[in-house]
Amino acid sequence: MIPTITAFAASPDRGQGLARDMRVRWALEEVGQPYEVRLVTFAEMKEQAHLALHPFGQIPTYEEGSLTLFETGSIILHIAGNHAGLLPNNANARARATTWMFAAVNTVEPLILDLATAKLLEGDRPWTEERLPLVEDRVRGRLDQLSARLGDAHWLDDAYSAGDLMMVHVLQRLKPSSLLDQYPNLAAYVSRGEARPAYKRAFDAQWAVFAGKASTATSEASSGGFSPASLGS
Ligand code: GTB
Repeated sequence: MIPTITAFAASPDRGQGLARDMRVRWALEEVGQPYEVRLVTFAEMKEQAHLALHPFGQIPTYEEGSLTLFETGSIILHIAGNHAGLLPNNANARARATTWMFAAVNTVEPLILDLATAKLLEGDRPWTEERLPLVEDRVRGRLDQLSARLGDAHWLDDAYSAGDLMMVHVLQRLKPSSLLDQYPNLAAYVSRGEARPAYKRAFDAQWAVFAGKASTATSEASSGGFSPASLGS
């Protein structure tokens, strides 16, 4: 059965792969599962039809027959559990790879999102000058730990897994800042993920949405469909 995912009709990152449908596309490409994409506008995401799929009115969603999922962690765990290629067969290695998935979304991503929020949503507040260095320090602290654990290894636990897919996508959100470049092994780790053929196919697919709909993106943004808050969590 061909699953259908949802993605932004007009992604605020202009097709740079930062929106979270990218991780699901990447996972599906890794396992060789064809998929369909339904593009949704910001307005449609808040309508009842979409809220029935995603209680928080976000993308991505995942529909496969009678199953509907939201939350990229859950979606990717589902894909990885049903196909070879994203989780090791050995039970302990599988549990460790799953641990890295949770670490990515639960322990690393919140600090990075805090930084994005501090800059994009709250950058004009009077307390930003005082707060921003604190937020950056917290991200740096976490990157110090991740960098120490990764060391010279190619992937977080031996072979590439869904844990790496998730962590690479989480770290990519730092690219607009110089923080990632301060950690050469983490920057190389992200590049290694981006060099995977499955990543490239997924990137090209989401880029094509932007490239083919550039004028729609402009009109939606100017019609008030997009606001910085739409960047989501
Ligand atoms: N925890 C959920 C998951 O992992 O699935 C988070 C889903 C989420 O945040 N979705 C965002 C969304 O739908 C899109 S990805 N936002 C709309 C809303 O909440 O109304 C977040 C995102 C958006 C844009 C960029 N960007 O342009 O750089 C980066 C990330």
